[in-house]
Amino acid sequence: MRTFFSEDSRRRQARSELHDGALVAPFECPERMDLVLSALNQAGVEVQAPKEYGLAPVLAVHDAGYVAFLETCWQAWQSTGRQGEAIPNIWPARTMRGDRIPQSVSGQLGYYALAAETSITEGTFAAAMASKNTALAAVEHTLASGEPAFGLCRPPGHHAAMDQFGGYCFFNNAAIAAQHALNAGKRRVAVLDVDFHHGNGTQQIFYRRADVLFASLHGDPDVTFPYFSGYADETGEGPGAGFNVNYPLPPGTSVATWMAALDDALARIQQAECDLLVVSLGVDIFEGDPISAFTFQHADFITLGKRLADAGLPSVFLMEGGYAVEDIGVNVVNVLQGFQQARG
Ligand code: SP5
Ligand code: ZN
Repeated sequence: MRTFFSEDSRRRQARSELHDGALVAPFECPERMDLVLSALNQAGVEVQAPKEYGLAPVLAVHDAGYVAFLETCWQAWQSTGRQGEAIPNIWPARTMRGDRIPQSVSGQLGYYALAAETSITEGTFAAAMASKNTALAAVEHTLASGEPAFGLCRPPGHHAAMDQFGGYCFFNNAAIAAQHALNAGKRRVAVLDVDFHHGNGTQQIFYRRADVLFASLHGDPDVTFPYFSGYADETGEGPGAGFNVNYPLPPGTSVATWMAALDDALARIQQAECDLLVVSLGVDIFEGDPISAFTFQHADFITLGKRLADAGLPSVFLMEGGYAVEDIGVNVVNVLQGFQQARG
């Protein structure tokens, strides 16, 4: 399958993630890419670098003030002599004002962050730019050829909302790709999110729109990150009513139950007459994932790829999560190979 990756994705080299009350080495690390690249290489897949698409496709789904904040945050943060990485520690919480963007980078971090595990570092903006370039190159390949494509995006994107970062995500690659496809003439795009965590950012960006159907299978937010989004009663608003579908599933959910939810999601995608499928491909549904709680084995990822192929749509795969580093390569390749086998 045509595959894209940008070496600039490695420019985010964060030292800290706030995890279980301690600053630890981030789960979302550049080494993840080496494992996927090595598995792709073993499978004989050639990898191409994307071109630079600039900021216009980003600003089509993200707020300009937010994008400017991401671009300047590190400089503003470290110019005051701080030693650590940029991490928010105050928010416009429910009892305070949400209508002001403070001047200070400390206040802006809280305004533009939705979670504290994700630091901003020197190369974060450059890596986010590389990641969306990868997504755009993949979707452009599919738009031009009808053939499937894989964007090995890093950092991931599905937690990034119109004007908020978090959950290791800065630019919402799937939303940027979906919007790009609509601008190129697609009528309705399905974004199917199979990452263990709810794709709250993608949901928020398209919540009031009917031209993108967002469907997500994920750990029940009642007990799982991101906790405040991903419930079954979130079905879209206004013109988007009925175009948002969540499948919250309890920790430990069997693959059979997960696949039944997938079949339901694919039926919804068929009913909505979508003409492109963007898959937010998180492989943190693997049983061995260190921060997740689903039960996929290696072979189940082949089944997943086959079922996605059976949907019969032009398809773009974009990398999201997946942290059991030694296994993410084979799991990603299994999805892509299962898809290819079913398509013949
Ligand atoms: C793209 C993506 O997969 N982002 C995930 C972000 C999750 N961040 C918070 C993780 C908290 C995990 N706590 C689990 C404890 C397990 N012992
Ligand atoms: Zn995830």
